[in-house]
Amino acid sequence: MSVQANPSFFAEEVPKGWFDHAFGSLVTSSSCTPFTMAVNTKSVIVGTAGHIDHGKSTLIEALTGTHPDRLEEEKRRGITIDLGFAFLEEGEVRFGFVDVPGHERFVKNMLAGTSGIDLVLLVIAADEAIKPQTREHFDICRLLGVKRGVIALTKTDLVDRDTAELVRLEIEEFVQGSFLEGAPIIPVSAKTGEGLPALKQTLQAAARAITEKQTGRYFRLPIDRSFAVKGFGTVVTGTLISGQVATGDEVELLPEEKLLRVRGVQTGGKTVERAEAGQRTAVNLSGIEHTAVQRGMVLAAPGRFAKTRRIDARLELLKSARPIKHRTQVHFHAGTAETIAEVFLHDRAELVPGESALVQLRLAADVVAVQGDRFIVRQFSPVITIGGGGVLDPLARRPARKDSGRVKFLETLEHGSREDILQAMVQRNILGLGMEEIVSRTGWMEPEVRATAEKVAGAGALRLVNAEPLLLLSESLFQEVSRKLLARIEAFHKENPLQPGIPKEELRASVGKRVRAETFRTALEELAKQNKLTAQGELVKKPGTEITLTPEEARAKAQIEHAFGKAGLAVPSVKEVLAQLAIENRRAEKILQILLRDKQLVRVSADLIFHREALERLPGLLQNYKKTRGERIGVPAFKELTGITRKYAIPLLEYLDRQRLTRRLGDERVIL
Ligand SMILES: Nc1nc2c(ncn2[C@@H]2O[C@H](COP(=O)(O)OP(=O)(O)OP(=O)(O)O)[C@@H](O)[C@H]2O)c(=O)[nH]1
Ligand SMILES: [Mg+2]
Repeated sequence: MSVQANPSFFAEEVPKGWFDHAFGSLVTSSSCTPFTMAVNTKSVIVGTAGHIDHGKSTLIEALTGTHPDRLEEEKRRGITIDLGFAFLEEGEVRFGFVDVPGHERFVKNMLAGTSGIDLVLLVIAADEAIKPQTREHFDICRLLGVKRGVIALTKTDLVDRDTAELVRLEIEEFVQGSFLEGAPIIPVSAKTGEGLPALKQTLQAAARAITEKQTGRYFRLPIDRSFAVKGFGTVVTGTLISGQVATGDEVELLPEEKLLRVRGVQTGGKTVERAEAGQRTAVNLSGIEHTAVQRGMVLAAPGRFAKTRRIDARLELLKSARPIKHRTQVHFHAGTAETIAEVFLHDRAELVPGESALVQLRLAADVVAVQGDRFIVRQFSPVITIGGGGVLDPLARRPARKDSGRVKFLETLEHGSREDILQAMVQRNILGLGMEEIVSRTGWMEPEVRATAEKVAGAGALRLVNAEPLLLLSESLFQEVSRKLLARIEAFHKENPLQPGIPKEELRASVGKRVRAETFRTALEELAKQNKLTAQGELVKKPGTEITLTPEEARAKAQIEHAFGKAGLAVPSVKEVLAQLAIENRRAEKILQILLRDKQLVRVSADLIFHREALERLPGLLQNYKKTRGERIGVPAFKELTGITRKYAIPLLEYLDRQRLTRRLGDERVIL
């Protein structure tokens, strides 16, 4: 079904309330035609933050006309419990507001709404000033790396001018040294309307300053809600943090690793062909029940992201927190996901308040993360925010005491250039890294990976083992593989002087599973080019290695060949021939193998070996027979033709069948 062709998508057919639920109430039936964004329109996501009852939801309603509280219970209790959404178009900016609850019990909902916002609207009531969740929300925004914000000093109608001024000074001091230092503080009253135009203007100015959007990266949408819309099925919503999504796209639901099809897309309550990073987005999905999708899951470009349970990260502990010991359990929040994590300290026994450390977070459930993603940790009990940080290695190894390189590796991931990071990642991986593994760790685009790979490989530290599909390996590991191969070939020749070379499979097995097939192949090719080995079919040998026989062996070889040669088609048994030689049986067997390999002798059946020349006469004989006596030949006629007994005739005929010189037909053969 084409979503665009159906004007009722998500509107009239939707039971009243669904829509507010899904997209905010800007949606009207007329908004369901496909919406093309004006060229200069910019999407900006604003998240509220602040203590309970300080007027966040009221302010959003005053700004947008939409009251973001949508649950029955929220209306009854007069507090926000879960995330609410509203939209506003002002000039060239389309604001998507995410309204969060201030209640301390619902901070986890606030966390799900705050990841991905461009701008925080920190709401502080003039009559109460800074309260616990003002601090907690502010800490969370800072730890999540929110870069900009506007502060609304609300409920100014409840205080006199001097009090408002005092609170302003208090706020200025509070945000000093943070991302909000110098941020505009706008006094407003939702009751009298004072300050609202100024607040809108300030939001617009802040929006204009936002430039970085992750539109060009791979699609990723952390899901904050999933529900069903009658006639359309499953709809999920979230803040699109990177890339784009369009109707018809195939997407992957993570960590489920399920491929799904996009039936339709809406942003800001309007049906669009495509949604981009930085927009509140609703995606109509086919192929899944809405109950199978939950907050915390991620909709993503297929195959680009990976789930994980082990993350190496930089963790910052708030000054207000208690010290964290090795293996402390915490609540972990990233994107819209939350789970429990155990903290492994990499370089100390204890993390003290106000400091940061390199840690591993061992997660109780799968999440999706890439380098640079921010996260929050909260104390296990009582649940309060104690810190947060940035992901360094989303697919980390299990902590090990003997892993002395880890800290340096993580520091490179943290501070290094792209080239440094790629090099460090590849060098830490004994198997090397392929494109998918690099992309899912870093979130880089394929061309970026390729360009970086070429640069680093050019500098000599990494080996581009294969260009397509890409495989990178540390140059020193590659050299080690080459050395091992040469050593193995050398040893093989020593141990098997009568063998022409080592079979490729055996050589491959000798370097073990720690070498990928591509690495093995490239190393062989390179060594062959350098003339350090020769590969002939399935055999690899040192160049110039010829089998040298002792005079005794050479004599034996001639004897064997002679024995079979003079016998014609009535060959002696192998045992008999070998028994007559002056050398021991094991060496005689090897010489026989050489003759077979060189095709001087041919094995026709398990115990019959013929000289090449005797067999070469057969096709001629058969063709002659065909000309004079017809294409069919029975066993007696064959015996007569060749002058041999049944003991040789049957295996020889079977051999001729295999060679496709004859074809069996009942008791006879057809000469081909
Ligand atoms: N006098 C006055 N009252 C206000 C103003 N803004 C909000 N209120 C009242 O303050 C109360 C709380 O407002 P909300 O908007 O629900 O506060 P909130 O910050 O969203 O609260 P939570 O979402 O529960 O954290 C409501 O009764 C509002 O009517 C204002 O500017 N002046
Ligand atoms: Mg509210």
